[in-house]
Amino acid sequence: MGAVMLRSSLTVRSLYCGLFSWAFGLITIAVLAGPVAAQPMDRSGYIKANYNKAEYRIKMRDGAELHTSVFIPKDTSQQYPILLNRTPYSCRPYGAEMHRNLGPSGYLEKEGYIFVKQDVRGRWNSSDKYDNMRPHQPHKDGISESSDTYDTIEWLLQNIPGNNGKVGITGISYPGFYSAAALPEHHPALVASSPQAPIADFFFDDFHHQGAYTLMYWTATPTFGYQHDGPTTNNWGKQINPRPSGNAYDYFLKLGSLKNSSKYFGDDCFFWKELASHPNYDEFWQKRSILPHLGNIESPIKTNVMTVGGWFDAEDLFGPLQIYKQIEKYHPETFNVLVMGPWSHGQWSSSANNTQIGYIDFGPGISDFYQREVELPYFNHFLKEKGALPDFEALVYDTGVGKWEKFDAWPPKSAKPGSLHLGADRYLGLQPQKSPPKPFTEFVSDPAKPVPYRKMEDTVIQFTPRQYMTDDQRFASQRPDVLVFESEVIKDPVTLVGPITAVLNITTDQTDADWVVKLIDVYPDDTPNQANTPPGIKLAGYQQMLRSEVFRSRFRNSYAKPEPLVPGEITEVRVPLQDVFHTFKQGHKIMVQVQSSWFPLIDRNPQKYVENIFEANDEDFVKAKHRVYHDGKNASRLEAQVFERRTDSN
Ligand code: PG9
Repeated sequence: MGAVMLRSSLTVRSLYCGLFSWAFGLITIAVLAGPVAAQPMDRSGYIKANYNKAEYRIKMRDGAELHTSVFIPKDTSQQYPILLNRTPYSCRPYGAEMHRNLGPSGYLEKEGYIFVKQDVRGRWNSSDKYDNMRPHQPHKDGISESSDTYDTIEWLLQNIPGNNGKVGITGISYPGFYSAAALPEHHPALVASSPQAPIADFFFDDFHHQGAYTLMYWTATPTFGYQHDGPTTNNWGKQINPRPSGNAYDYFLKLGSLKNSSKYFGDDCFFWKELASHPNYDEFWQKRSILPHLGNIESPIKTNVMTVGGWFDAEDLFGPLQIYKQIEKYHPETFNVLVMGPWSHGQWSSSANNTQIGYIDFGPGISDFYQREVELPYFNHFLKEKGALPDFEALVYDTGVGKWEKFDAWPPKSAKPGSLHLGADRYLGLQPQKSPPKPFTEFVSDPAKPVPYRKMEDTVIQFTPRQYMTDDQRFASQRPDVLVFESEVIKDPVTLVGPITAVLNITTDQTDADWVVKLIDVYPDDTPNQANTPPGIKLAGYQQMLRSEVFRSRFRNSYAKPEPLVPGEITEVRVPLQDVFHTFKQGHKIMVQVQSSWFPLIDRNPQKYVENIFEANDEDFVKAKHRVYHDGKNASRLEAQVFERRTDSN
């Protein structure tokens, strides 16, 4: 492929020697590095002293040009692998200004790689139009993120001096999707991919939770909602005007029906139109999922994959778990491993010493351990043939006892099916309630007073919700429209591993309902605060959310073909909750909360069935009387997998 080199940066403190880049006969100034400082430098200082920057426009097979920034070690005494990051978030700073970070960690920068950042097609300084989660298609049929990655790798290998012929790709979140989207028909030189918090499918990640619209992504919609007029280096694109601010609960309650959004987004917000006109899992969303293409045995994945995610990732938890499982199921030929730590979205790349999510601190050194002892060795092994092969199939962190464990499968083969049975009068137990005093628990769900997803003072407008996943749920426990089920104090630790499904037998007196299920670890009443517990927060009796999901009754038989509920008819609704690895320790209690709104994290269900909730009228939002049954054949429960832990840990 052709390319135009845009510029190279020079450092003033170095000797120069000319090195012709055959890209266009331009001179790339490779610089003989001065001695690297012995003591560890801060990343940007180290980068300035040890890397050169060059910018190119790489031409794809269909003629589109993708802006690509390349960072080459100044030490030319050895060859280096290429580590690629493809992003919709820009390669800023463009031009001669050097970046403060080049790769996933300072360890990789100090190890020495050729780092490459690229604006994906249609974004920022790259040409053509953008398409969210661009559908994959076989290379013979047309362009895709896979073909763009293939063409980019082909060009880099031929034109970037000093590369060792091996390429890795990695990125967090949307860049994580592009790291996974590179895998079908990947370039043979792509020997390591690490999709991190990757989006797998926008109907389940980010903008939706199992098809329910994530209203807290409303302000993120413009970021991916408008086409740029052409390659640009300084345009974040249009934003909502007036920009929303203040308390999200009040703002969105006042906004009312989602149909009122159009006046904010305008007619040129293509992504809002797509969201609002595809309320079901139709072909539009199905073809944007990467999962089917990672399950195509006709397209072997002859490379190595380490997928990374966070147990408390509020944006992309479905993605990493499903991408790992899909490759594991269909591609035995692939070295495919999973790392899941006690992190929020992308927190493993942080240089912060402690891992704090919301008000819960999992302690020091977790992200540094991962960067130094997991991520660096993974890339070094496959891209530099240096160091041992990672010795785990799944490296996962038990968020209850606070420690890493390695398994040869995920979930662990030794896990056994178990259930958390729900019963009358707040009953929750590993066994069904003996002779429940009443067959169901009833509550009124009022869309005019939806259950907040956080304490009111924490429901602030933001780009995306990030910190709620470990919140104390005592603010919700008190509400009459939140059903609470709680175990006895635990005597013998209970460890849950893998996916959980809440099986609810329900009725409503209306024709639609949402079901929000929250799995909670209740701390003992004498739990002391941590050193950095914020003022006003009490860990004594803290009801820490572990896992939570929402499910729209309309999708109970099919995400593609929704159906109303029949008033008064007992109906089974299965609510998938993403995987966990958590030990409920002695002295703790297991709690489950069930509610029918989660606002404004998720848009409100009118509870009167309408074909498209994005077009509901304000008068469609009606109060409903819901029941959760918990007796005999209508028992409600959480189906989980119990892991028998060694007796040496509580
Ligand atoms: N998955 C994240 C996101 C995608 C789209 C909109 C807003 C956030 C991310 O890429 O960070």
